[in-house]
Amino acid sequence: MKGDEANSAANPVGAGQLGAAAKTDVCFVIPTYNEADNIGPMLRRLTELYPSPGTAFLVVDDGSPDGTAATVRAFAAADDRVHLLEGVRLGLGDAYVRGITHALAVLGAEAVVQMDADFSHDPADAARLLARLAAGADVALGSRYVVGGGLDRRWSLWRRGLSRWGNTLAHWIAGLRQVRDCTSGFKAIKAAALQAAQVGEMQVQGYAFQVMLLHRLLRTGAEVVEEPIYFRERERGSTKLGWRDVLEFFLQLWQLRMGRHRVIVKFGCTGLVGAVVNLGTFQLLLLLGVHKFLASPIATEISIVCNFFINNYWTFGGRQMVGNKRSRGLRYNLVALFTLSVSYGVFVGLSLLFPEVAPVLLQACGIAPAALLNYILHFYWTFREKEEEAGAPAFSRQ
Ligand SMILES: Nc1nc2c(ncn2[C@@H]2O[C@H](COP(=O)(O)OP(=O)(O)OP(=O)(O)O)[C@@H](O)[C@H]2O)c(=O)[nH]1
Ligand SMILES: [Mg+2]
Repeated sequence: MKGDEANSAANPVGAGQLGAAAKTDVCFVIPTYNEADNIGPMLRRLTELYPSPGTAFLVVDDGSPDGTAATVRAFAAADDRVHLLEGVRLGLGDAYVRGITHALAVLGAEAVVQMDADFSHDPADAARLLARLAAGADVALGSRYVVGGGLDRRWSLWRRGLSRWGNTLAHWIAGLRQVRDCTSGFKAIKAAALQAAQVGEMQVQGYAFQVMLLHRLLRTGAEVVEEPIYFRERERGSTKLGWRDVLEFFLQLWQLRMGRHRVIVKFGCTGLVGAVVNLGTFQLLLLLGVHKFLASPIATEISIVCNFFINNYWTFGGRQMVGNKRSRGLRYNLVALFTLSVSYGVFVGLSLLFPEVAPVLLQACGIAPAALLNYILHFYWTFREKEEEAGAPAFSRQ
């Protein structure tokens, strides 16, 4: 590809669109550990392909003993678009979190390209990824598993299996079914999407970063597109993928899975608190001499108000929810009115049918169906997540 073509693609959001203070249109973030044989040719190729002064190249090196950093320093001395960020080696994910944070906060990047230093990702392909951002996507992912994409035959059976299984598990355990190549480490991402996904907060050390980042981007509503790429086996240097990374990958997937169930557990706890408040208030009102047919709705209403605050700030507190607190309060009360009439109807019906049974037991019978209705309506309507509002997932495939 000619430098000019790549150069025009390297301005995906248009100059100044995200504010005049931004200094960099695109920042390539390249983590390295012992890539002395690759980083020189890689920086040479990248700087030739993308000559725009608005393009930066940030190498994140974690004290490579083979002298990778010295090569980068030599390039940085000759070209002020080349930057080196050094740190302590904690893993690929940690290096990316630091690198992307630096690209956004210090270099003012409007878009980031993340890629390996070992030529497995063809530097020329970044132009196609950036062109997809320019066309409107928030994330353009270099994909080996869409039509037109591919994988070097020299990649070992073990690595192929790991990649395939990693993707299958990411689809089924973490629920990332919309994306074919969830473990890809070649992506162009708009700064706004990275900021919304709060990449700086990520707690991930190794290769699990790729799936975790994708999960965050999708969750925060980013439009993700897959662009076919051919993934080459590295010619020089050796892999840094270790057993620790594989283990962390599986643990993180399960954590994502549990995260989806955590809301249900929290909602159950809130329901339990609500039931205690409801029955306690009901019993208290009876002791104060209030008639049971009046005590029942009062107790239910008090528990509904109490549960609203717990649900809003705790159970669904981590969600990016539809509407503001006032509209949520309105939806909550409509659901509450409906479930209140269900529980009250059950209570009155049972009281008339079984007048000899202790009222507090009948009140408890009314709570059960109301709790189930409550959960379904609040989960899918009152505290609905923003991305669900948009209908189909924000995603398209080449
Ligand atoms: N800064 C930093 N870079 C890392 C670390 N681990 C891996 N890298 C870099 O991340 C990129 C991807 O690592 P690779 O070892 O190539 O992983 P891979 O592509 O899955 O494995 P290969 O089959 O060897 O290509 C390379 O540029 C590595 O040098 C790390 O702990 N810190
Ligand atoms: Mg590699």
